[in-house]
Amino acid sequence: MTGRFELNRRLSDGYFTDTLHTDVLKGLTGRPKSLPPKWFYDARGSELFEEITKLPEYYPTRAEHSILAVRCDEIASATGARTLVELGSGSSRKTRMLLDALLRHGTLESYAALDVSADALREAGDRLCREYPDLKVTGCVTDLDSDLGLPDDAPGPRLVAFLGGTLGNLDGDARPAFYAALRGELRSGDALLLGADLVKDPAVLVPAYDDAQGVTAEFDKNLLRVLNRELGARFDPDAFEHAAVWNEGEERVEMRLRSRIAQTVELPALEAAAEFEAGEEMLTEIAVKFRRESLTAELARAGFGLSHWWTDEEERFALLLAEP
Ligand code: AVJ
Repeated sequence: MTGRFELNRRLSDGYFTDTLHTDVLKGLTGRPKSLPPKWFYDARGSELFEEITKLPEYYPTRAEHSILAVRCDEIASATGARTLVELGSGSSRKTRMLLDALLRHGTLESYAALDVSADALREAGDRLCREYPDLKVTGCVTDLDSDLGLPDDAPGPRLVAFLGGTLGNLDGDARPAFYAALRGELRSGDALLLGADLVKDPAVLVPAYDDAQGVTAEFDKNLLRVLNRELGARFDPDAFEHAAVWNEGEERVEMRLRSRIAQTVELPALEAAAEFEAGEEMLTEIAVKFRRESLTAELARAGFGLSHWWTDEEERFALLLAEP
C-alpha cells in the first residue's frame, strides 16, 4: 500500500491574507514595531531556516537531535502512540527518529504534520509517503494562534510533538493560551513531547541567532521580501540591519531589524505606510529560553504532569514528556 500524501487546509484561503494585513497594520504603523515570526516561512524562509540548523553556532537542532537519538525508544514505550502529531513540523527531519522508534515498538499507524508552511508540508509529506508506504501520512496547514486542529479521527493514543524550541516563540501570555488549547484537544492516554532550549551564557545564545556567515541575517531580512511580495511593499533589505539581543529580564533572545536610515516605506495593499526613524528597531522574533523549575510549574498550572525530563550532555536543551 503506497499512500498518497493528503494535505488539508483548515483555514480559509483568506485567513493568511487577513492575518498578515492585521499583523502588519498593528505591528508596523505604530511604535514599538514588531511582527510575529510566522511570516518568515515562505519557501525561501523555510530553506534558510534549514541552513540555519546546520550552522556551527546554531546548537539547538543538534542538541535536540542527540537527545532524541538516545531516548526515542523510551519515548515509544512510554507513550505507545498509534498516531504521531507534529506541530510546526517544518522539514520533518527529526521526525524519522520518532517514526522509526514507534514502528519498532509496533504501535504506530499514522503521522500528521501541522505547519504554517504549505510548501514545507508538501515537500516533507511526499518524501515521508515514499519512505513509509505503510503509514498514513497527512499534513495540515494551520496556525498555532488560531486553533491547533489536531486530527481527532486519528487512532489514539496520540503523541503530540512540538520540537525545536518553537515554544520559545511564545511569550509569557501566549504560552498559557497555547497549553490550554492543547490541553482541550488531548484525551487521557495522549502525551506531549516538548523541546525547550535552556537558559545559558549569552555568549553562546547570541551567536546562535547572529551567525558569522550571515545566514540568520538573511533569514531575518527575508521577512521584508515576504512583505514586498504579499503587500506590494517596497522595503529595501539593505536599508536594514539584523541584530540579536539577549533580554536578561525576559530571558529571551530577541531578533530585530534595525533601520539604518530614517525612511518611510509604503504598504500599498494596506493603504498605509511604515515610518522608521534612523536606528529604529522592529522586533521580528523572540526565542524564550527555559529553566526546568519554571517550565514544569507553568505546565502543571495548565494541567500537564511532567513524566520525563531529558537533556543533552552539555545541558543546553531539554526534551520533556508530559501528560494531560
Ligand atoms: C524555529 C523558532 C525554534 O527560535 O531558534 C532560528 C527560529 N530564528 N534562528 C529558534 C530561528 C533564528 C527557531 N525556531
